[in-house]
Amino acid sequence: MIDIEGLCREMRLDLLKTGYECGQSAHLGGALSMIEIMAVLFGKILKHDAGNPHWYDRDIFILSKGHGVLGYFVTLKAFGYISEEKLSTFQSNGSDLIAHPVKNIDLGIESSNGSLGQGLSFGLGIALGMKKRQQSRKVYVFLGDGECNEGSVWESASLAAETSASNLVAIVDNNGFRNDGPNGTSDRMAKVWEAFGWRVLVVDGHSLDQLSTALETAKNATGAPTVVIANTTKGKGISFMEGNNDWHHNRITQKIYEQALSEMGVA
Ligand SMILES: Cc1ncc(C[n+]2csc(CCOP(=O)(O)OP(=O)(O)O)c2C)c(N)n1
Repeated sequence: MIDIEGLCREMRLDLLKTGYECGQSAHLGGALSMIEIMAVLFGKILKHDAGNPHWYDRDIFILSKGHGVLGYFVTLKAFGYISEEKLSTFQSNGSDLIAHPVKNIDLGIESSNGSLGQGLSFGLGIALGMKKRQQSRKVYVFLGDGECNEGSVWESASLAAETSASNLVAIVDNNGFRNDGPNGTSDRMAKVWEAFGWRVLVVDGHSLDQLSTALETAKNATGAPTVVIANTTKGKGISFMEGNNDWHHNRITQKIYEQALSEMGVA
């Protein structure tokens, strides 16, 4: 059995190390809020094989909030797609691992993202293709609550309900912030998705049990598409980053790195 809790800790430590060692600002708060969701998704839900990333029957994961890429890269390392050495090239010249995902299936990256609001329509297209071929595969699209202010999200949400794309699962990292402050829509997120005809599951996005149950339900759903609204804390795990949007995009200095490590019980 996979130790998901242990993996979450490893992923957070990798995220801080990579953010510090790149020597530049990176999107940190919205990457830290993703960790438990990503660990449960890759550890328990997704059909995937790091040894064979092109496996035809795999599920597809799309990080629509592409700026959360550090949360994605540490997941790819934790699940064997990329090495520690590769991760250490983050945001350096010539690296495959830049500030947003660039499609590279060898590395487990299924789509290029960064311009918010595009992942759900991309995922819906793939899901409808799978449906037409009567495949049992699923598409999981990971969005931010700020990203849900993009009108294009709702164009695809509407079409997904109309086409009964039950093989499409959206996950909203509902941390209550966007880049420039609090996000006014996060408290009525569930109602909006419901109004668009989706099955809505609301969970604590840091509870491994609640995430497992909801994502398992979403995986087995029929009829309508499902959205898991995961209520999270931006900057989760590091006290001075939690709920502090200065850490949306910022640089980890040596002093900050040492403070963060000491909070995590690393000398
Ligand atoms: C189309 C588009 N507009 C603006 C941006 C700049 N931008 C980057 S992150 C961000 C905020 C996104 O908020 P949210 O989705 O809630 O992300 P989180 O708070 O989880 O990091 C914005 C507006 C972008 N990447 N794409």
